[in-house]
Amino acid sequence: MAHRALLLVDIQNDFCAGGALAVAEGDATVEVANQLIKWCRTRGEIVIASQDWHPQDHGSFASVQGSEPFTTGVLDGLEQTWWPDHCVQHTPGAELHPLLKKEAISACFQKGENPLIDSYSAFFDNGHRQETQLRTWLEHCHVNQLIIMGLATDYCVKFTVLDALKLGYQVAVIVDGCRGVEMQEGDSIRAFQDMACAGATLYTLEEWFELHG
Ligand code: VGL
Ligand code: ZN
Repeated sequence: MAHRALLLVDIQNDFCAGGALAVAEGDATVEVANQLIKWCRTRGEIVIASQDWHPQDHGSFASVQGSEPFTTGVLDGLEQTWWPDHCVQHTPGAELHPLLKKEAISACFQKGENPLIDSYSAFFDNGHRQETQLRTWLEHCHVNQLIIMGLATDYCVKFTVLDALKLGYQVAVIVDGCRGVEMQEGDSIRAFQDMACAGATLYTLEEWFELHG
């Protein structure tokens, strides 16, 4: 018996219009998420979310490093992009988007709390040193298939999908439910290619509904 969960990645105010690290058309993911949430609810399937959740002195912040946002450096031995301050714990920017049907979300997994290392994936930090509660939770619920969408395609969605595949989950990515930072033009397309090469199946929302009723 297949147990499926919808994982909504970082659909937070700071990645949407007016946010500190706004992604172009980030808000457009909310409607896609809400349609999938509805689909999951009618089937009794689980909906979960991840949330970028940084202390205010997080090491990925350009302000902490005295660098310009969107330049790169090294954090704890790993190449790191310096980001504008974003998703600071307990601030409005870190909250899930107000129009997202949050009542349906059974669990929310926070990441990026350790100031010394960034965490794009909802499963592990970027050095794969520490793990969130996500895998344990999914195992407890016997979930073996994930539908993944959210923000940002070329960072947190990509690394969440790649880790999920490495952990043995069957992964469907809803492409129109994702938007990317696009530091370089084409980053989102390349991210989708990387996910597909690693074994993810890509669907538009329409294709997903056509195939799954
Ligand atoms: C993200 C950059 C920095 C994301 C999080 O959610 O994709 N991107 N922190
Ligand atoms: Zn972050």
